[in-house]
Amino acid sequence: MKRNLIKAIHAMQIFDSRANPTVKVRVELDDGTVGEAMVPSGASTGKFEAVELRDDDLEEYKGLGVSRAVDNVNKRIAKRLIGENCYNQTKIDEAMIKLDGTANKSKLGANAILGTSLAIARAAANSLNIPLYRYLGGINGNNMPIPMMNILNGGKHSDNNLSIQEFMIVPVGADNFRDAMQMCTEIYHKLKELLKKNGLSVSVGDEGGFAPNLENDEKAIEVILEAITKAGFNTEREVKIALDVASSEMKNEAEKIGKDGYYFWKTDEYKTNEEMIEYLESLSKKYPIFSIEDGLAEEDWKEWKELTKKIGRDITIVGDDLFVTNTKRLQKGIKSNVANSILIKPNQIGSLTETLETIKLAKKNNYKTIISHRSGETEDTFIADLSVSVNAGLIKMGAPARSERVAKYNRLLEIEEEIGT
Ligand code: 2PG
Ligand code: MG
Repeated sequence: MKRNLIKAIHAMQIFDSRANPTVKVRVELDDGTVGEAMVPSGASTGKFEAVELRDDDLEEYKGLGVSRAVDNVNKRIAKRLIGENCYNQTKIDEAMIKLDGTANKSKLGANAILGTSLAIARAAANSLNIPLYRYLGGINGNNMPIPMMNILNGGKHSDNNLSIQEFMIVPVGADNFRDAMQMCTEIYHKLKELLKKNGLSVSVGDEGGFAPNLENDEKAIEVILEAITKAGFNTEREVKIALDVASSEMKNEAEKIGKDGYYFWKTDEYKTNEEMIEYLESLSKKYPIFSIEDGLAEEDWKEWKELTKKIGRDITIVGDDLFVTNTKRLQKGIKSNVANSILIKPNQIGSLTETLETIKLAKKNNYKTIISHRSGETEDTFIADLSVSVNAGLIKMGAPARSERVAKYNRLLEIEEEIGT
């Protein structure tokens, strides 16, 4: 029987897809097995996320260096965890949470803790010679997720004139993951063709989706619908639209101009809270919409409840900034009938154990779970395995372009080859 004690933990500063520093952690076990993980980073981050520890030294990397987080892994975390059994993930994560001692991981950094947490899980899977999804999910983790692909970028992820952050396609009618990839990539190419034909830019935003200037946000939905149809799919049963409004950003922009509602800052349009609910409701009626994420801001619980009541029976209402992968916030949502789905981002909460607990709570209460990347990503494919292991059902990882996204889609293709459809 292998004991697999942690022998060494080493972190270093690497870079994410936006040329910003981030943390990579390498864990070595006493039998020589190695596990590694890299931490992603958001742009439209929620106020209630665990703290990503940055150096804040404006002379370097615009203050975004992670040498303090790296140092925390190499010294304090390593000292505490060396000698622990790598299979005790819960105990290990609890030990790091205790060592940090704050409610939001601000002392050691959620980036330091998560990087270590994920690297240890990888090392454990490697030591058993089984794939990561199998280690995390056992024989129960077998469902390939449906991808939600962001093929048109706006908001804080691009410099175009769209204030809604993500326009996604969801191949709800795909028979398997491979088919889903074929459908989505064909639509992606068709969209490129259409934009070009109309003299629009086909350069891409942070998540690999196109970022053209359009008349307004609805035009983005319409051009995608055209691409879906022209690619030969129907928008009733085969491919639907998903939006991430990321409206906490609109709330922040409204605050800047001294208002309380939502400010579509790129097109200079303002909506009151009530108007925003009406707008989302009208979008959901007018277009074949599968889901709306963060249609309302992270503190507008009352409005969220109202929106859920209005359209929650028909479409998937996703809380991202609202829930921040946090069981306490999700619990509050469940109690007050807010949303019916949760976006799961491991770095919002900062450890694997807590991520799994949040997924468990969501499932128990019939909230759909969507495993998600961040806009600043790395080549790490952990979330692909995670999505299968917990039978998440849905995953969002950006466009099928830019290697930090494609690596994850390719990982899912591999997994499907192994486990079957
Ligand atoms: C989101 C994410 C990922 P960011 O809002 O859902 O698409 O963006 O990582 O910038 O928070
Ligand atoms: Mg979001």
